Amino acid sequence: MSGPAAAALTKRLAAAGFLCLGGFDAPDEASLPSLSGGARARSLLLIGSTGPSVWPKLSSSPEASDGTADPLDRYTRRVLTEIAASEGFEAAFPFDGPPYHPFQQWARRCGGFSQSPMGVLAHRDYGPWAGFRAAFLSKTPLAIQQDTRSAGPCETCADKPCITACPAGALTLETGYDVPRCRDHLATSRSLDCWSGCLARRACPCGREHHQGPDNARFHMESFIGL
Ligand code: B12
Ligand code: SF4
Ligand code: SF4
Repeated sequence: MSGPAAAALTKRLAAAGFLCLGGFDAPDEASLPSLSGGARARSLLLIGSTGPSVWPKLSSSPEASDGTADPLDRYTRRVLTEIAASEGFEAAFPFDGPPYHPFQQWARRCGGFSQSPMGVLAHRDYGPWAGFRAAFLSKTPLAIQQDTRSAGPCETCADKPCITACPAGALTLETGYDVPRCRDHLATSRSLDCWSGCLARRACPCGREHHQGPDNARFHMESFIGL
């Protein structure tokens, strides 16, 4: 997808707080989900958000103040289902499950991401702050050019400051991210610095300008603790 159609989609996504993080064609594979008519999707665009992009839009949306659970997921579903349909796509969402769609595997296929010790994928431009909000699925191949620019930053990050920044010792290179240990630490007090944003993610030198503000970070932490 390129030219005016891509530019128009980019503009609509940005107006709602989202961005396209990449895409790929899967012409002969069964690796993408089936569409509503039964045919397999042939191309995928990965739609995401960064810390500052979606939060202001969500804050002024009806979902933010209707007192019902999961405002971000509901805002995302409403807005992105509509954009996808009007641009000829079907949308699949990361929060629909279990079983969940393999969004991190799809992101790796798009290019530009590396596996961080924290579980999240780090992006060459957005660091550990790119969230995945939807996959736009197309029944016709879009002839997407393979992203041959650099991968994410982790392989060339010698010091890995994300690991040492965790005050709970919940991250090691050998065993990765210890979720119960992180949760236990967060549960000790709501006034811990981690509640204003994971200190490990904040220690990453890459993509810092895309980090989540304190309110946004607390919103995600509450949802993580509640899962
Ligand atoms: C279940 C889940 C969790 C579970 C368990 C993860 C697990 N052990 O599988 C828990 C609750 C621990 C979790 C925590 C977090 N998660 Co989570 N999670 C998911 C979810 C909904 C499904 C994962 C899955 O089962 N996929 C199905 C398999 C088949 O797909 P996959 O691509 O192969 O899945 C890979 C991941 O599961 C990954 N993985 C394994 N362990 C962990 C642990 C963590 C923390 C993460 C992020 C990934 C991860 O390895 C799999 C193989 O590649 C995904 C959304 C999605 N649909 O992918 C988000 C997702 C992976 N989570 C995400 C994030 C950001 C987090 C958090 C960092 C915070 C948050 N919610 O904002 C926290 C960590 C808390 C912190 N202190 O910062 C992002 C990652 C974005 C990125 N750039 O990579 C995703 C994609 C959600 C999104 N909408 O963007 N998560
Ligand atoms: S600090 Fe280094 S290893 Fe950790 S997420 Fe950032 S780039 Fe990757
Ligand atoms: S939220 Fe805090 S305890 Fe959990 S991984 Fe991040 S830095 Fe470590």
